[in-house]
Amino acid sequence: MERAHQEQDDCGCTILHVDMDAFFASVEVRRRPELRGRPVVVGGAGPRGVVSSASYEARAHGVRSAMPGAQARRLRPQAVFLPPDMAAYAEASRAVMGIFADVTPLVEPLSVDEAFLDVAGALRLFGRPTAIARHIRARVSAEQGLTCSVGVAATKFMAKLASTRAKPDGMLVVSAENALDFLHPLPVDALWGVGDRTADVLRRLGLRTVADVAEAPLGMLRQALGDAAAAQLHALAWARDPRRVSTERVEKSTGAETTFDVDVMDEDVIRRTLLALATTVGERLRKAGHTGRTVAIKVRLTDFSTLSRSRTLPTATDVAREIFDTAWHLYQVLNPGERIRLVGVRVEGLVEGDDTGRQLALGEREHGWRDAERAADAAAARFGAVVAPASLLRGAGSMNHSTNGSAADISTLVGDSNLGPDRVVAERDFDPLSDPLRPS
Ligand code: TTP
Ligand code: MG
Ligand code: MG
Repeated sequence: MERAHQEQDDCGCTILHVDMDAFFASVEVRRRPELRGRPVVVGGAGPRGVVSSASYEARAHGVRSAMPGAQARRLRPQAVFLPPDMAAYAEASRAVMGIFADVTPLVEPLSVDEAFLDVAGALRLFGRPTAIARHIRARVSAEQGLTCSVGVAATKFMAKLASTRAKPDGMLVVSAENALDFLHPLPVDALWGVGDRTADVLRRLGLRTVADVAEAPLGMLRQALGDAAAAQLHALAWARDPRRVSTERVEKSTGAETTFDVDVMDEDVIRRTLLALATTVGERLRKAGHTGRTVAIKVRLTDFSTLSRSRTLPTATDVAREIFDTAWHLYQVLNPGERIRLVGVRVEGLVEGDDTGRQLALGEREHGWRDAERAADAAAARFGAVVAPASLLRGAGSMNHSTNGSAADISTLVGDSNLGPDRVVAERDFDPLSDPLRPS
């Protein structure tokens, strides 16, 4: 792969996208060399577990991330199924991000296993962009015993597409001159922000490839998608992507979600679950000293379709009661009317510490909640007890409010946006049409 593209013109291609190959699975294989060359699947245990990562040997048989474990077992019963070890992946992630940082200070991590690098300022020291990509791949391999793939291009969007095409263990340069030849034959969902629903809308308009979107009248896209999404898709379809590599903390969020072992219809169970999740998220925010302004919910239905809604509050909060009130309101407006498989609550747009506008902006009641929750935090720290809201304890026998997901009938996943599978799933789910309440 690498040799074939070595001669390509990399002038002006100063954006690199680096993504680890089959990351979780590769970390497992690294410490169990006897698994090399075998189909390895991380995750997917339990009646409801989904695959986190599959080695390329498992993928040859159709096993994919986010696939139910049972389906993966049917496709490849011989595969080695392993439970995730997030600490090991976080450690490997830190190490490879450190290698990137040695090349340029302009590193923007996107998830646990990938980052954009702006190498314009590193050319003098390290040589051409392709030489830098080779240097990074060699260091990751030599020091971490892991492989990664690198896309080299003039924009973030093209670099990310290029790294995906280069997988596994490859490098691909897409120069500005070749960008449209590379981009236009791809299906519409190659465009950043196009999820299932937007792809459906585009298909109904007869737009199947990126070229179709590029040639479509902007007015038609606007009518179908709204002004902002139409403008973004049209620009991306012409390989125009002004986003710069940003080292400011990528918008951080904290969330928790619960997968029910049996799909739930009962609104009261959903309400209590949202309250428990909001309580967990509030505790985590206060512990980290963060507040956030945007509350988001995620709802997965029996058929696996995922809906999300969010609302931005006037002031940042770390108060579970406010998070819950917003989450419950969002849920009622969403009104899925179907059996629910999973619900999640997330607070986004986190900032350090307290929001200074809070005292003026909020009345007595909210302060009461805040003080009560802080008192509960203090009691929990002192006595090691979980102090749950009374309405949680009432009739909530089936629900273990635990961040370890040890309850018999539910599993709870808690995570920060910068690390862990939570965020990856959220990225994949992002779809402008699924989320009309999201502020642009
Ligand atoms: P990815 O980079 O999307 O996948 P990958 O590294 O396993 O494979 P690829 O070679 O195609 O890049 O995600 C990085 C890790 O994030 C992945 O190893 C496990 C985790 N993850 C999940 O837990 N759930 C998911 O649905 C996805 C897509 C990833
Ligand atoms: Mg990867
Ligand atoms: Mg990745």
